[in-house]
Amino acid sequence: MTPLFGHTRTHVALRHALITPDGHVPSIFPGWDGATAYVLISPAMGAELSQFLVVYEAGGGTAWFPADEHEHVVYVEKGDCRAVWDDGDLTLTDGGFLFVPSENVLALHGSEGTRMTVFRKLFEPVDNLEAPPSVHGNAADIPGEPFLGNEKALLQTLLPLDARYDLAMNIFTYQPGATLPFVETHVMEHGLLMLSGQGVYRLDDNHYPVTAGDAIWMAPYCPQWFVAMGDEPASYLYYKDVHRLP
Ligand code: UGY
Ligand code: MN
Repeated sequence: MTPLFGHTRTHVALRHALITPDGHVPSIFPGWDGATAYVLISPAMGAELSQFLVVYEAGGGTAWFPADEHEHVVYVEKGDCRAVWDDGDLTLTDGGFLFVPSENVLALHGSEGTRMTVFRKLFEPVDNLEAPPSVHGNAADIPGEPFLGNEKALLQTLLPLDARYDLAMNIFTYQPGATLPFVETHVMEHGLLMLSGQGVYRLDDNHYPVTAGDAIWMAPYCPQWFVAMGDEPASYLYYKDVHRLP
C-alpha cells in the first residue's frame, strides 16, 4: 500500500506516545561510530526513561554510554553484539539481553545489520540495599508463564525479581485474539517495542493499530490495554520501573 503523503500513525500525546518507523530520525552521539541511534522515548517527551533503537551500519560499529548515574538494559533483536563494561565482556546474539549497573562505561560493538534496543534509566539507590550486579541471558531460555492463568498470553520475565533492581524487562506474547485481561492503570511507566505480529493498543482513550517495529511510551497512570489480531502471535518487549516507593 502506498503511504499517504503527510500522514503517519505516529502520535505523541502528553501521557503516551506511539512512534512508528516511518518517522525515525537518527541522532549522533560522542564516541559512537558505525552505529545509528534512534531515541524513540526520552525525558524530552516527559518520560523518566530513554529507549534507544540501535542499528549497526556496513562494517559494524560501536555504541557507547559513559559511566554516570544511569543503568542500561540491552536486548538484541537480531545480529550479534560484544558488550564490554568496567568488569564484564560478553557476546549477545538474537534474543540476548544484558543489564549493566550505573557508574559503568558500556561499549556495544555490533556487526553489520545488528538491531538492538537499549533502555536507559537513572538508578534509584536504597539505603541498606546493595547495588544490583550485572545479569545476562537469552529470552529463548526463559519460560513464558500464563498471565493471570491465560495460556494464550505468556509473560517472560527477563530480569531477576529482586528488590535491588529498580526496573523490569519482560516479553509478552499473545495468540491472535488474546488480550490484556483488563485495562491496566498503574503507577509504573512503560517503554515498549513491538517485536512481531500486530494488534490494537489502547492508550488513554485512544485505540491504535500497532505492528512490529512500533514503539510505545506509557506514562504512569496511562490506562492501557492490548488485543492481538491477525494470523500470527503478537509479541512485545517492555520496560517497567519497579521496587521503589513513589
Ligand atoms: O507489566 C505490566 O504492567 C503489563 N501487563 N503491561 C502491559 O503489557 N501494558
Ligand atoms: Mn502495564
